[in-house]
Amino acid sequence: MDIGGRTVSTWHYGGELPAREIRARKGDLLRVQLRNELPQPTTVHWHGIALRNDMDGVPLLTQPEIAPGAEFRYEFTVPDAGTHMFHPHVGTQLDRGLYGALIVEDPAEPADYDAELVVIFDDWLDGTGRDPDRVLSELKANGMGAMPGHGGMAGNGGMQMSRSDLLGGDAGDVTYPYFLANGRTSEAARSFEARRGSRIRLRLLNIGGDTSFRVGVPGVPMTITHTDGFPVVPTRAEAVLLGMGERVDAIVTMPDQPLPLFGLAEGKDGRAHVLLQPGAGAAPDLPAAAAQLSARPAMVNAIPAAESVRLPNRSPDVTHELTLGGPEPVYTWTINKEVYDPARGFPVRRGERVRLRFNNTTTMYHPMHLHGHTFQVVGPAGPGPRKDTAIVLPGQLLEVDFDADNPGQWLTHCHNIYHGEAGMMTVIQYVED
Ligand SMILES: [Cu+2]
Repeated sequence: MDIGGRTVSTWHYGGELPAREIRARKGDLLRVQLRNELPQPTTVHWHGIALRNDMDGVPLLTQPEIAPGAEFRYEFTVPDAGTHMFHPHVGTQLDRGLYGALIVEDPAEPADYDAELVVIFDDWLDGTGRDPDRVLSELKANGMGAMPGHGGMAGNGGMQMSRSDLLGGDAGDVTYPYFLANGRTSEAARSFEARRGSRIRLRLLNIGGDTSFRVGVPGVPMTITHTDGFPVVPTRAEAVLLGMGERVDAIVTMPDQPLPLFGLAEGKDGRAHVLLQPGAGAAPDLPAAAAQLSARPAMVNAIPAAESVRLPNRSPDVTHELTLGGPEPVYTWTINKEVYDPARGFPVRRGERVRLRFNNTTTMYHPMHLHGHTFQVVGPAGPGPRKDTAIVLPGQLLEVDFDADNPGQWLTHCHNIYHGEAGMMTVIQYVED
């Protein structure tokens, strides 16, 4: 794949990076035939979709792995509109080129915009002399000892300390040489052409393995309209922070001059962009433009859901506490001191209102993702946004509520792929009395 100024050898869906977008309408039956020509077994997870459990793509839990050379037909109804995505759920495969956007439209939704721009931000190292499997084994071999300043080995391309006040401490475990917007580095960024003054619906996605992005257009405020596919009270912001697995829809007005829509790698040294191009003209000086995005970005956990999608007021029938721990002893990330075991989890019963309390005792943030449901963040002053992935800051407690209305065995896990693979995953298990 040509990622812009560099050609890398990687794994992909159908020869495109990102994969060709899948677009459906709310209520559609979606059918996708997967043929595995990779050297490893794989599955596909439909991130954000409240689908039937046996199509969720989690090995052992919902389906056998799809062997090299084998095929599998995914077939499910998409019940909710929104900006979603698809990626593998085996090992570290999502930190290669295996990802794409899954957009579900609602024909009944009022469309107060002129054009649409889907942008997937990604951190990239595959095929640059490293690959994600090797990075994970280096992290496990070196643990915290690989961080500069901790007396261990440095410069092995594995673990490195990066800092972010916004993220409350450690910004990541992995150093990436490249950051991509729609599969391209900033050196060879894609352009998006539209008439100046037109209203653009941005669909912003972060498929990164270990990087959050601060997303915005310098000097052009956005109005955030959706989080993880669900409408929120429209909220104006200079920029927005997107953790791994999170999506935001926002409206911007097309500028008069070419301007970058940036994804700045939060707490890391790098960025990616798509150039908003209203006509002729060159991009501005990129470092200067990026420096203009220095205002504190919106943190989406604080934005209330739109009235129309708020969960009915109700006390939880069951509350589960999930204490996030790690990375001790050697790059092990845990939930309630346990690493992932598909046979163990947290019981819920159909019809219950469930509260999950994510209690982060580590020094790093964790974007916690729940499969098969869209929870509602419990805000300090009332209902927060509907989401399926939410950042839990270090030393903090995040509470989320959902209605147990989709029976099955559903993963909840950190969407930092290295944390998930190092143990930080568990199962929400529907049980019957
Ligand atoms: Cu994590």
